[in-house]
Amino acid sequence: MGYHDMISVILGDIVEQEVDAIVNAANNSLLGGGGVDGAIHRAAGPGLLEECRTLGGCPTGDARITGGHLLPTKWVIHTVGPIWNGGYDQEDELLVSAYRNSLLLAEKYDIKSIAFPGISIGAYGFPVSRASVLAVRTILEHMENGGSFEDIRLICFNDEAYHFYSSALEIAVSEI
Ligand code: AR6
Repeated sequence: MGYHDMISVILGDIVEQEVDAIVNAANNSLLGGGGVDGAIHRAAGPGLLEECRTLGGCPTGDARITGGHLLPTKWVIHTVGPIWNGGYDQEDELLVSAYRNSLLLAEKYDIKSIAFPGISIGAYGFPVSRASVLAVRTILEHMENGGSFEDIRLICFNDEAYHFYSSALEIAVSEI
């Protein structure tokens, strides 16, 4: 038994996860959008957008926190992943920052269970195989460095994402 038993890959909808916090793959405005961002705002109700308006946006690779409003979660952590541009714009580093800053912010709020979507792999076009390895590696590193989460879920919305995130987790755990 190790901390990697706390990490799971799930095929499902992030808005249905009963965890302390869900992570939103937002954009710099934090004022809503399509994809998982749209789904979270729809499920949380208009109070979420109202709260987001007070935040003044978020730089790529950083994270902000709000309440969960009508969601079954207490918190929503809004992060902004990079737009894929062939790997020429520090996309790897920015994706790692998005995961790392989300985890660090969650620790500050004593969040023990958290669900992530596949940040940047939808509208932002980041290759899924590459994104999955970076996501899993960043989460495992955080736990190796003393992270105190009890339940970290990687929520995949389709079979392709599920395939990549679960093999990335299996490989990363076998290398520990
Ligand atoms: N639960 C879990 N995953 C979901 C859900 C859901 N309900 N809905 C979609 N996904 P994307 P990005 C998956 O495009 O690439 C928005 O407009 C989806 O299948 O949501 O970071 C923002 O406002 C994909 O695998 O996020 C930004 O403008 C993954 O979530 C932009 O899109 C991420 O896809 C951000 O793009």
